[in-house]
Amino acid sequence: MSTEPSTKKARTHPPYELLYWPTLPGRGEFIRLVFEATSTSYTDVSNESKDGINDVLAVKAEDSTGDSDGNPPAFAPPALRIPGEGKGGKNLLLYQTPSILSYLGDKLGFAGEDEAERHWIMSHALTALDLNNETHDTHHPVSVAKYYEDQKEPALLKATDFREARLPKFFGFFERVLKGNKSGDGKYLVGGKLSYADTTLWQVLDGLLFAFPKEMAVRKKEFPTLFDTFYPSVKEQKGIKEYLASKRRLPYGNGVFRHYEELDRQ
Ligand SMILES: N[C@@H](CCC(=O)N[C@@H](CS)C(=O)NCC(=O)O)C(=O)O
Repeated sequence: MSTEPSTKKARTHPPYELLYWPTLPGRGEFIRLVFEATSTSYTDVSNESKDGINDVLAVKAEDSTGDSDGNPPAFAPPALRIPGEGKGGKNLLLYQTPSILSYLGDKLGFAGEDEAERHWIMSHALTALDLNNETHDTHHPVSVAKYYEDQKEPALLKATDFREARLPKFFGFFERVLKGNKSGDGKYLVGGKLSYADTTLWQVLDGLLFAFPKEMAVRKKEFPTLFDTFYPSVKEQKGIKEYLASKRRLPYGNGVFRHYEELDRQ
């Protein structure tokens, strides 16, 4: 699979390598969207090479104390490897989605226009990632290591609270942020241009539309700036639109965003 965006910038950056589980969007998608929206080429290691999964497994190996370039081990994917950008010109390895977003946001001009915007963007991205984590907990409320089928009853309780209390709280918050950002016209969370806060929130909304179609059909009407202006606008942004139509955009699978009929609004 090629990950060369159609409108690739001249190479002014290192050959970024995304290390994430193959075949599903997952948390890797927050990183992919940054590359795609900024027309930055990258390698999606596990999706592009047969043995790429071994690289993912190696950085998170539970007996690892770090790699030969002096990087610490990663707790869990996604991770980003940046050849030549580490200490002493070695490879740099970063992990944790927000840490990677922040690094790339600064390098690729996708993190606002000044220091205040830079921090607001991080705050909003973290809030969207909190919503992502809470979505995960609707189907795995007891244990990440156990099957959904082994925690169906608590999942039902968790999902009900999530739909009834948490979704409107998060959506109401982002609706207010969009309305309050006068230079964003409902299209951007911060300032007058797209940032990784926007792509991160967009991905969570898109996943929720897949996971909870009935609930979202109702909620959409309650938050018009979020769903009638912001969501479709991000989808049409240069780089994102082409990406979503490409084979690089992977279908939702057994990741955070799963559709279980019984967890949706009845
Ligand atoms: N907060 C971390 C969470 C990382 C995470 O949970 N990664 C998942 C895949 S999306 C995983 O493989 N977890 C394995 C584990 O936690 O043992 C981040 O955002 O990067």
